[in-house]
Amino acid sequence: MPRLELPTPSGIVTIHTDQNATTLGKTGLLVRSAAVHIEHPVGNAHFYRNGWNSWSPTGWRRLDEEPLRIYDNPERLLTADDAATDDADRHVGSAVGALQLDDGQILLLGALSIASPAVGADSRALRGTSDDDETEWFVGVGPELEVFRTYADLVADRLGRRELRAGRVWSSWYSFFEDIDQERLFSVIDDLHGYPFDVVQVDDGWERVVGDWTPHDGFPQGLDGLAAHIRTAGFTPGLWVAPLIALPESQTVRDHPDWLVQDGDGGPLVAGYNWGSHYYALDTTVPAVQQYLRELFEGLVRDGFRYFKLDFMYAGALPGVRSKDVHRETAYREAIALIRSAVGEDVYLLGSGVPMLSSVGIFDGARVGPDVAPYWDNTERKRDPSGPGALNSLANSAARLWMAPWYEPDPDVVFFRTRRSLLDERAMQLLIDVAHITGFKAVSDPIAWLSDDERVQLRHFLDSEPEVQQLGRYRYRIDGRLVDFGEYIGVARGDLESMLVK
Ligand code: 9PG
Repeated sequence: MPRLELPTPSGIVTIHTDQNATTLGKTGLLVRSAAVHIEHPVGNAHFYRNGWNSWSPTGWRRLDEEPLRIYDNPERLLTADDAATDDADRHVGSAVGALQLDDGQILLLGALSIASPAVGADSRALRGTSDDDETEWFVGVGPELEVFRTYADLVADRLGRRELRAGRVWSSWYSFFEDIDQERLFSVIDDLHGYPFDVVQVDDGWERVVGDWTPHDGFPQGLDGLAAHIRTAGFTPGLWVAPLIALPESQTVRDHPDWLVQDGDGGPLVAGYNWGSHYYALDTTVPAVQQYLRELFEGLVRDGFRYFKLDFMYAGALPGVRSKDVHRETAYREAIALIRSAVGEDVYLLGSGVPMLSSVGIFDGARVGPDVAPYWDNTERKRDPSGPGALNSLANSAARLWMAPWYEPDPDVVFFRTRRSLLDERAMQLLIDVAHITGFKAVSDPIAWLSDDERVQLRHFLDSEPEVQQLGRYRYRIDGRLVDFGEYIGVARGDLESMLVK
């Protein structure tokens, strides 16, 4: 096995691969190999773990701490991370991992191709594994932000970059959840008059059932009527769809059992859990499914939608039995490329629950963390960093800013309301600051829920474009103000007592 030595401020690292490495200037090495094994001298250093999909736990942990992952909840693990590469006893994540060295430098190992690369570490080695002998890896040593930047650019050079910007989004989810109909939405949209939003995105709750993408009876004017109302009010019509999954009770599942990814035991694969049920994944290698997806999105664009939040997309990239023998993430990438071609190049696609790496170059924006919630943390869900809440959401988002060359990082919505919220001012400000550093601004508060003062703050947020400068891993200067997200992230929950809502 070829060996290569690389000097670092903390000592020599030795890289073992199946094939020879090609050097890449002074920024690092490129190698083609199914696996890479790097001996390092830094013992139980801090390790950067990247979760597989939007909601998956991401951040830095010391190697002698408990691995950053979802514990004791297999249903959640299947939905909010990659159960296939998860390991209860090891620090391991998806696509990219890094170790902290001395002098603000890091050692980063990152994959440039999509065959489910995983990167893990222990006190002796950093290890990359993948499903493909031809996986291309980048090994970089240098200042943290620079090395992440080099990695992000190498990936974008291969998988593509997108130019569309979402603008300022109003979403129905974090105020009404599934409880939406035409009357309620029309009234909320009318109240947005004069507020500088660009997009009104209707979230989950408009459809008959997940898997059957026609509106329920609460939308007498149909989807075209809904889109027309949004457009007439001066906003871009946006819609939530989870096109790669279907609930067991959906017509799609009942009519087309042959459209589902199989589990190998003769039944459909369970792709995750939500809406009080398990759900299935569509086998996007089946020609009839491809035609269904194309017609679905051509129809929605005809109805007037120009922005889609595509959710639970990871289900299209799960291990399972498909009609065609392609790698799971290749099947996924072909499916999203098909959706892109159906909607056209100038329709905005926001990915949620997307595998981060295999979505690059096709989605314009991607959620980079778990759902926010109008509370700081849910203390009953201690060992699930993918659970909804302001802390989990901002911890992930602040650790994934380096993905900005891939797509607009969406940290989820900011709250201005104090009604129906347990967030204190400090937590609300942190969410606002995360929105500023990502540049993605989304809100879900209906104007009618806001006090006069809160309306002023909302307007100010939508209008402001502060100057943002990154000073360190979690440290920023935002219009001259120093903000350190690190004070809130990655510390033991017990130390955060002062942030918990009293
Ligand atoms: C609509 C919601 C909103 C929200 C999305 C997504 O891991 N999970 O089980 C899990 C369930 C739901 C979820 C995220 C993760 O929420 O992120 O913004 O659109 O769907 O149902």
